[in-house]
Amino acid sequence: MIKSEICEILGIRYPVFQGGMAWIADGKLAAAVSNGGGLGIIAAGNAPGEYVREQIKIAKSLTDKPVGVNIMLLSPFVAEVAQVVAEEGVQVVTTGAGNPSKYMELWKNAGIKVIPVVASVAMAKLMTRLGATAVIAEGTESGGHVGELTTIVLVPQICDATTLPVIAAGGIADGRGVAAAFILGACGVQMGTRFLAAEECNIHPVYKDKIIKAGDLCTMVTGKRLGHPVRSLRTPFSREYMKAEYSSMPDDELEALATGALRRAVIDGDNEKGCFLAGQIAAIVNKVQPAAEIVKEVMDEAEPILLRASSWVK
Ligand code: TUI
Repeated sequence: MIKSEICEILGIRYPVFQGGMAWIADGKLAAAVSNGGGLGIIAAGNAPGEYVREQIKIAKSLTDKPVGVNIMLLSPFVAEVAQVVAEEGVQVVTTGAGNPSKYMELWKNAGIKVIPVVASVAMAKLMTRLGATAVIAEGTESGGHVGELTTIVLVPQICDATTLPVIAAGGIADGRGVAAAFILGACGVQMGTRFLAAEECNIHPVYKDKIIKAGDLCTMVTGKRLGHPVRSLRTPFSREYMKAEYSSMPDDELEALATGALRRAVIDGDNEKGCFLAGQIAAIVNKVQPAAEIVKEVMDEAEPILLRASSWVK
């Protein structure tokens, strides 16, 4: 059995976080992951504070294990959501898509363990200074908002830059990825795309089917022109968006093209106009199964791989 320091710090059985996917990771999915021994994380995304409060209550009604909330720092509701998590006393807050410095004191005073996603060495150092509990080093293989560096390049550098525990994310969806993350110096992993195929994940069946069927070259990154690159499945929408990005279309029209696109994927399963966020590793996700089974399966797979690697040491 693999136990690492993050299990002790958070009181969880397996060092596996479920990524806080906007529009997708609700209280039900988070509770299922936490009940399976990982850390389930509710995504605040672009939702208002009251939605987040409701999801925290749902999760708490379904599990007595620790649950986290991911705060997407580009959200128009970020200030009120920051307050809601402090009031509701969640155990963990993760952050994405920016710099959470101005909320750190609020959350720490509420007894919350703060675990930001960092996409650079400078951000890892800053978060260490400001009293984060751990950091998530997320490579550009991931789905959704992406940084520049790959997981294999980012994780060791973040490990060198901080004394905090490092959770690896981006491109991890099975035991091989978990083992690789540990060898790079991480003490835990975060997976998003693999949990899109969880039974408890309430996305449109078309979305789940697309993940299961995705191949190696199935994703692309759009949104660089407006400064927020996002990885999603190649669809008519993403190709059209990419074309628009390289055209003379004004920024506000480009922005309007993307508005509501994630909702159209998650709720409507709209292949033409939806934006199906997914990581590159969707290619190896090929079955739907309970979230708890995913958590256990990836850790069970990692064990013999790590043992085999250590058996080569003479
Ligand atoms: O945040 C994510 N994934 C996301 S957020 C999202 S919603 C969205 N909507 C519109 C535009 C952009 C996003 C969909 N997927 N992952 C965590 C993550 N955080 N990846 C990269 C980062 C990151 C990037 C820059 C973290 C810190 C950072 O710092 C910038 C700075 O201020 O120096």
